[in-house]
Amino acid sequence: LQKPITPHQVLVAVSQVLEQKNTLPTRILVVDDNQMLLEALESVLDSAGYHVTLLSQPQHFWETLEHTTPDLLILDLELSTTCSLPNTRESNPLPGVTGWDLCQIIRRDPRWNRLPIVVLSGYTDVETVQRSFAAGADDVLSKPLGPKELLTRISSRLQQCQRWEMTELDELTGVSLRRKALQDLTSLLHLAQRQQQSFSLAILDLDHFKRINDQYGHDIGDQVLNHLGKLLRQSLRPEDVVGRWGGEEFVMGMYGLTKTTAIKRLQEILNELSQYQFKAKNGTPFQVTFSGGVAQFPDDGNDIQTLYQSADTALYQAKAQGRSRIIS
Ligand code: GH3
Ligand code: MG
Ligand code: MG
Ligand code: MG
Ligand code: MG
Repeated sequence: LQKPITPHQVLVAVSQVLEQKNTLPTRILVVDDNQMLLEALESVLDSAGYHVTLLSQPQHFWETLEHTTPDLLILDLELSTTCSLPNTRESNPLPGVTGWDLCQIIRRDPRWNRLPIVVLSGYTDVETVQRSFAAGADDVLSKPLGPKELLTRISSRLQQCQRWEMTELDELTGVSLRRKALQDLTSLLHLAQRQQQSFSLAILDLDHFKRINDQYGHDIGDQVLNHLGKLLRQSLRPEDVVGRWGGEEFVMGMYGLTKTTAIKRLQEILNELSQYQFKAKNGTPFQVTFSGGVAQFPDDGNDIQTLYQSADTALYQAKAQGRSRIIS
């Protein structure tokens, strides 16, 4: 919007943005080596209003997944056995690839381990179904498959996913709740161990937050938490985890980052927060800062608990040295 603006223009623009957000189509990625089936699925899903991406060559699976960032994945079990596993961070590519293989790789990656996966199979025996669930599928559908059943199953998966989000995300800040964050930190750390990558864990704690509450009121304190949550989410890469550990304390896991790089990133977030003008109820502007402690795998520890303790010691030092700083 260009100033000067009338209130009416603002209202119209805001409602347009909100509408866009609400009507953003649900994205579905379909992987099947049978082109005819792919096209049939596309027409059913497309007419139901989904945004569909088709993939017939599993070797391009990983890049397609990252490119389309789907909300749901439909995966054929019996894929062509002549192509090899897609290029992932995992070593040892197998000679052939099945839907099960893809399922397992996806579930090991913290960025995708929540993606709803519906598996399609020509077989309906119990073993196939069991093996699919064991590989990480959320639902198994047998071919041939009626459009009505397909759509019912898909919408039920998507609804369940929304319910998960409700139990995993902190409402006030929009970042993960502690339990979910701990799970994701653990899988990120395991991935770093397998891939011999670095991994940094940071604890952030708002400075003198009790004073903010006492001075401006609890609901203004909530606004501060909400704003910090937004800043953290904005700075998030796909391979990061951020969670609200409790009260005014946040934990971040950063895959592939050393302490030095992690501190740089956190410093940028701190700069952004400290430059932001919050407003008290009487209009008085005020600023907020946080302190941070960082620890790094493998130098400071091999498990989340040890890394957390090391980061907490650094946080304590940051507080003692005058707050509004990041220390490792
Ligand atoms: P320090 O710089 O040493 O961290 O000081 P501090 O005041 O931030 O630390 P302290 O642990 O003494 O106080 C934390 C405060 O955070 C106390 C608590 O009321 C407040 N708090 C925790 N959760 C929430 C919340 O959800 N909303 C609001 N408004 N305040 C919260
Ligand atoms: Mg097939
Ligand atoms: Mg404290
Ligand atoms: Mg604090
Ligand atoms: Mg605290």
